[in-house]
Amino acid sequence: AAGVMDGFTPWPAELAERYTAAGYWSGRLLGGVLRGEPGRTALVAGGERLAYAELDRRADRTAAGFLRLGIRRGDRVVVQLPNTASFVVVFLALVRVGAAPVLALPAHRESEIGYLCELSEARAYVIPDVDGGFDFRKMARGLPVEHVVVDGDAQEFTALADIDTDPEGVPEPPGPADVGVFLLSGGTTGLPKLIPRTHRDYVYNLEASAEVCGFTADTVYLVVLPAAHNFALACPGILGVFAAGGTVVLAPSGSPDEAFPLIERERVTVCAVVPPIALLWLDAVSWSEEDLSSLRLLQVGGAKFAAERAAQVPRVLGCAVQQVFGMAEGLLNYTRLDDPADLVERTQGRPLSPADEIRVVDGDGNDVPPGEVGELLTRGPYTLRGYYRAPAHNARAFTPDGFYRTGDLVRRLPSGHLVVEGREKDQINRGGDKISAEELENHLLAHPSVHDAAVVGMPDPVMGERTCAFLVLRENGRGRAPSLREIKEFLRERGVAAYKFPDRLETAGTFPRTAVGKIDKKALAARLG
Ligand code: J2J
Repeated sequence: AAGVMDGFTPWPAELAERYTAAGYWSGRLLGGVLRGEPGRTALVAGGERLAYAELDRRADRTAAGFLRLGIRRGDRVVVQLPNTASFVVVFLALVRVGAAPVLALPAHRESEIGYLCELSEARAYVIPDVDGGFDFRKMARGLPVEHVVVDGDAQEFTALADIDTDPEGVPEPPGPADVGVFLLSGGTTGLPKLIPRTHRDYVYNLEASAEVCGFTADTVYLVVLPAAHNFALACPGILGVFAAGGTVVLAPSGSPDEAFPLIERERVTVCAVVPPIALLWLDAVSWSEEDLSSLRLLQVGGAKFAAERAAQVPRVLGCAVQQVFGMAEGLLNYTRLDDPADLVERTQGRPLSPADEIRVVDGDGNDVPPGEVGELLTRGPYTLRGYYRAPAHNARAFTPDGFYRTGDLVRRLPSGHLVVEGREKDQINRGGDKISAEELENHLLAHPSVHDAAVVGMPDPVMGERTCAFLVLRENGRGRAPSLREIKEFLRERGVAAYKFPDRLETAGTFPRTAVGKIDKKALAARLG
């Protein structure tokens, strides 16, 4: 499987042996996660209700379809589907073939998708026809891929329903050390990065998570975040539910109008949300009429969840809360179901695996004294050793001995629990959506009125942060200032995902600089009263 593995940084052989010997890495494959009773409901989506046997059969038929298209083990396929049964079927089909899905978010547009197709040299691109009022076929027309597969009205492309075919024999399965799936990094650089996850590390990720979170065949898990996001997919997520034999219910969004009726109707027991959704739900129970009494656990992660809000969850929603501090790069921290309330409310959890190695370091890379704030470095059996095809970036993002520099500032308690205290990376965390400042700045610099641009986060009571773009205008700062609306329209035309659009625009005569001449973003942020 040359294509999928070149540009992939493996674990050193002695560590791989240790992870295997200790049982963290099994030989199990992502395509084999459907472990529920054949007649039990695996998936509820829209009007559809699929038993395990039926989902298994559909995944095999779609896998046969991809094989007939010429998609092979080692190929990459960009998948951009909303929360529908097709997402699950296509994901399972591709990992069974051994072609790695590159999981794009539904919000991504030409700018992101074009780059992902190029970087991964994708053979195919899988989309809905229209979703959220956006015609994905239009976007697909300009892209450098051989096959576009459309869920719905395919027009000149290939319909997903048409590739469905009787399996002919059993395809050669991928190996557990193969890259099984590519996740998108939140990003801190000008261009998005891809995170290769092998079958064995991702299977461990989802199985160990399912165990820590107490998932069983009785689990009914509601998906409200994009299914393509690591949290909803495998922490324990959709795949963790399947491994435990439970039921996955897909919702189009976290809006109480859509989620609450599903919780009542399907007797949902657990759901994973980002803080803004948790806040919305805490508020909405007072006026909603649905019965949410089946809920046992609300997982909250992706951005910091305030202790006071976490404390409200059991009182207001009648279920336990679990804080999750995770990253698509690997390391997952969970508060445990039997942790005392104080730790559940005030920390972002402790590492999932006994084999997760944690360091908290100062600016010189030395360990800080216990309990003090520093940058979190990590290495372990499900944390990447390098981004895909990104050697220059990898030299900075990893220590020479293979620790991933998370860019997160944390404090470690004697119990091992971590408290997230801030961030060192140049990224905005907008309610769990990650925006690379440099990527957005590069787009803004392309605007004819803009001489220089700097993007900073501004505190927001609901989103945690929102995005402010500072602009220095051309003509020595005297040029005409574009309005926020014009800038958004400009970014839309460039094909940038809407969640990256700035919420506020400020102009500056010049930018304050640090001693080494970099833009002083702290000083800029301080200007925002
Ligand atoms: C503060 N910051 C957090 C938290 C993530 C589960 C949950 C989340 C993600 C995720 C994920 C945070 N408090 N509780 O993949 O499986 C910030 C950190 C981190 C970055 C990773 C999962 N939980 N963060 O959010 O790849 O800055 O993954 O490094 O999108 O989100 O972002 P992402």
